[in-house]
Amino acid sequence: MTLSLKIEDNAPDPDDPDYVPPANFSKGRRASVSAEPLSMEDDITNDRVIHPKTDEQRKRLQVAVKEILIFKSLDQEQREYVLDAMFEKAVPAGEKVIELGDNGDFFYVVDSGKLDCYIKINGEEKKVLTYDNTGAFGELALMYNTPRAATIIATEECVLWALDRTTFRQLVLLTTMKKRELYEEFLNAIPLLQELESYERMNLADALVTTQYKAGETIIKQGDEADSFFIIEKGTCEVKIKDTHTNEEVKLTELERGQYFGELALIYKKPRAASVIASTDVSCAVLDIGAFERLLGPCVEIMQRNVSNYESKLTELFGEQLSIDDLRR
Ligand code: 1OR
Repeated sequence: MTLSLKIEDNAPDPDDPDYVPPANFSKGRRASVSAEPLSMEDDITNDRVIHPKTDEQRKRLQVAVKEILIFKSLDQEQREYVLDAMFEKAVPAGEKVIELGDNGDFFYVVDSGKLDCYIKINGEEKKVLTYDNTGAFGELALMYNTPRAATIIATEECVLWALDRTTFRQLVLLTTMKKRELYEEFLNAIPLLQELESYERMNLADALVTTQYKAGETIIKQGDEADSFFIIEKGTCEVKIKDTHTNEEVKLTELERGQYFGELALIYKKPRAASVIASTDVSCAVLDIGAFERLLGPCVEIMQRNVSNYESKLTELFGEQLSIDDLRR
């Protein structure tokens, strides 16, 4: 198999004066990791890593990687290449899989078991999250050539899938870095997302899919079932609701770049409360419901607070006390 990939090692160099490390990074000395020669004019099959697997293992691996965001931008062929290179690793309870400050060697996907993630804040170790039978970690040191930013410890017996640094950089790095760079500035400027750590915003970038809509196109329709959340990247949209008496559509508000919609139905698990129509050609960064729930938890409270703004706008328009629920009938 020949992959038509031309990949260069364009990871940011932390010794470069213009290098801005991602926030929350371990500020430790640069690890003595020498970048592999990744200018790959040649057929990358030369160094292809293959760890043979039984059918049962392959099935388990496929389930484990299903929701791994940084694998989502791989095409079928790249995906097979990555899965072939992964190998199973059994980890006993109490083992440190990754130690803060170490050099990065592998990227890990959780098959089963629980692991805790600790970072150091003002010299003190603090648990920041738990991987519970799902998720992936260890990408940062491989992507940015930095020391490990956190310690990961198995709190029970675990099964992980490991991917070597070279294969990770050959296949995953380029697509993921491009996407993170593409969305970084945009996401950093959105007030709602200030609640997130910058690491969480990077994960959000991995999950977003840019979707285009033509002027006049209905993006969401009042009363429909909901499965996505939208942030406007380009263009403007109108939010319209049906007047419950006349059945006519009334414009509620206009939304522009950086504003979001589609959150209510996802938070309250109800049908869409309004329609959103593209007023110009529009690009939206779209998040599916699973990623919305996993990645935007810290922002839900702010979105909920906004409901009272929606309701006062409704009252202003219709001259009677209306709740969002009245719109779903
Ligand atoms: P790594 O290669 O640096 C440790 O090895 C891994 O822990 C790291 O990649 C991430 O995959 C994972 N900050 C830094 N690394 C984190 C964080 C994190 N959470 C998971 N890892 N957080 C920022 C805390 C201020 C936690 C955000 C919820």
